[in-house]
Amino acid sequence: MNSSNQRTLIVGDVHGCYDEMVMLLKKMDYDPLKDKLIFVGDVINRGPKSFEVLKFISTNNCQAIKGNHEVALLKYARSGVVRAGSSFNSILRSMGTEKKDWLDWIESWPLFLETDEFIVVHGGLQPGLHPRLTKPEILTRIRTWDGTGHDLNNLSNKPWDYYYRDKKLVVFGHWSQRGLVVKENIIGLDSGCVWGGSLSAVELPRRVIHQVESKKAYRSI
Ligand SMILES: [Mn+2]
Repeated sequence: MNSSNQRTLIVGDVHGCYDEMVMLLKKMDYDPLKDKLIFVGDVINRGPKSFEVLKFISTNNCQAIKGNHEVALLKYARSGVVRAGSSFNSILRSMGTEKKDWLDWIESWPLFLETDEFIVVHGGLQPGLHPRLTKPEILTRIRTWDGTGHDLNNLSNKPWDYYYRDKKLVVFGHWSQRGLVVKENIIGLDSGCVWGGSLSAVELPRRVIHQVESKKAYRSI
């Protein structure tokens, strides 16, 4: 295989929308033997089929990074912190006696991926700081930047990417209300599938966006 022909497919926030994920992969003609497949985090919770998504990721030679919902699941499973409206209990029940292995595996997911061509991170980057030096909470949750990292979601502040001036492409998710974002050096992929929007992916290096409509709104805002 000529590696220069290899596609990298990066998929936005699946949130348990397994059916739409399968439709999107089919639409992209995904070939596990040729394509590199990456999930931008928040593959679980809110939607109907989180465990099916986890099973798919675990058996298809692809890679996921942690989103805030994976971090929250791990926290919940280990400390019993209740999160209203989450499907964590049913996800953990689905894991059955292999729960520890599933959780250890999710724990092993990185908080970001970096190649020569791109960075993948769930929320975004702290301005001026390499992601390996950045707090996990910021990487998984940032939407806006307040200059300190205390308030990561304040619409009176500018989006984190306003401050991002590097050439390297950053692909992120986490911000469904902002929707699909395509700029020279950033691509935001959360187009709100679980809320009745669409599931989006970017195909690199061509930078083609692929989308499927959500079958229904699994949650209402
Ligand atoms: Mn998120």
